[in-house]
Amino acid sequence: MAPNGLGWIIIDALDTMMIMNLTTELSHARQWVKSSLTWDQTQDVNTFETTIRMLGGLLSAHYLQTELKMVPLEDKDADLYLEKATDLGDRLLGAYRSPSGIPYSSVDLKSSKGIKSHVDTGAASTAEATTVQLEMKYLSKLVGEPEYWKVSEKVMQAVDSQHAKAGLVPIFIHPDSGKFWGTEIRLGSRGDSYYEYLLKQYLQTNQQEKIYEDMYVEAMDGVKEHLVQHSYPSHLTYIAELPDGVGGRLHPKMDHLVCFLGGNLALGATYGAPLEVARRDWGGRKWSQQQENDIRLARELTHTCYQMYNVTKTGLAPEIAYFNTEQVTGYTRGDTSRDIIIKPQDAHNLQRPETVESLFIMYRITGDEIYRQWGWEIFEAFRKHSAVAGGELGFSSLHNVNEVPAQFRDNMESFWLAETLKYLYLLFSPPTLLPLDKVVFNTEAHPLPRFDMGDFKTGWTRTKKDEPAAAPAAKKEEHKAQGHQNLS
Ligand code: DMJ
Repeated sequence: MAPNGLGWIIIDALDTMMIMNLTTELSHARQWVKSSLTWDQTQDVNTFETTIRMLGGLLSAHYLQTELKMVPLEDKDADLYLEKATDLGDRLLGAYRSPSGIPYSSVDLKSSKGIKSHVDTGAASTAEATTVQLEMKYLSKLVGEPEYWKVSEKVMQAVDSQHAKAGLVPIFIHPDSGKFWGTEIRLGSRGDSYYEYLLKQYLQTNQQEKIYEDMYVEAMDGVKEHLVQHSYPSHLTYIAELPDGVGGRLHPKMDHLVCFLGGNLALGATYGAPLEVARRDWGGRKWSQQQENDIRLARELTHTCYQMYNVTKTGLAPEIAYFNTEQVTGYTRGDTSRDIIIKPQDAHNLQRPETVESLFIMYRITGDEIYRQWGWEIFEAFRKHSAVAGGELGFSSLHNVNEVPAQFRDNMESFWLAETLKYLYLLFSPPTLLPLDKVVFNTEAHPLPRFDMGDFKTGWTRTKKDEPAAAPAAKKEEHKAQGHQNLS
């Protein structure tokens, strides 16, 4: 990538090192950020990945260091991470200068120029466009500059104004027209974190932005009505895909990425409080049958995701699983190896975090020891099959989860350190470490604070289908002056 490197692994892992008290490694990393990291490089980067991993990583490191005082300051440079984050945030702003406000898929760091995707007719992934808000809003809150907040929030308005049926969004959207492209709906790749950030935006601003709760509830109702399915013979609950949109045929395929949903549903039910507390109408949260149902669905999905590990020879999950939709005879419920079908092209393991993320959230919320037990099994499977030279040389993605000994892919994603290991560590930590009702984890597992909105406002309201979006005239002039088009 960039000639001077961008430190993906280093920055993505900063807060993990802080949480695990790895002081020597952290001190090396901080030194690198201080003396070698520069964003001033001619390099196109993915807008979403850079936001969630780099901006999120720096902001979280700043939060843990300065607000939570998790690490003593080594030098007087208290704002090092924030300064680097602000510089990066400024450069990312260029991605949002599209006619619709939907960010372009990439951005050149030096010129801050947005770059349209070279494939998919130039469309951006819906999840990518809608998974930048927590980071941009927190940056605005920290530096008191509303621009990051405004541009990222504008994306939500643009997406919502498309009035997706049942709150289920197609997985592509065009930055030029602001229109969805194609009919495919899924909670896996390109769809997943749209749903995650609906809830988390609501939590981030201390439940002050009702609009995101509305959108989240509508989407989850859509998921329950159109996507929740059960397999044979064990009745595993899974989330199917809709290649032709709502009302079309169901495809019994589930990416490992979908496994974030169990934890997310539980978080949406209790807002992060333990179940027993939430059931007593905690903190203004009204408890009803809907929350009870969400917890049940969360448990079922998390169980299915665990089974995606449990049925393979390595004990590690494939990237994608298919589910058996036909009745089978001679097999008893519980023999999940008949329910889950793994195709050779989907049998790799990328050390993804979503299942252990859900295990962590489910454990914190329900207190059920089964989630620790499953987490430990998964941790041991990673140690057994993914460790290179016993872990001395890192941990590797695998070619095939049903092959023992497993073949390494010679690749370690930064989310292995940022997310998978962090969530496993937190699963076995006391609940006072990053309490789930006080922080909100971005989609790359970077903890950020919840805060009151103060002077910041939700700059839009939802419209009914065919009703034009209302924008005050003064706002239109302001946008024109900034060189944006069509932003109303
Ligand atoms: C991470 O970058 C994030 O969790 C993202 O939301 C999905 N993909 C990877 C992990 O699987």
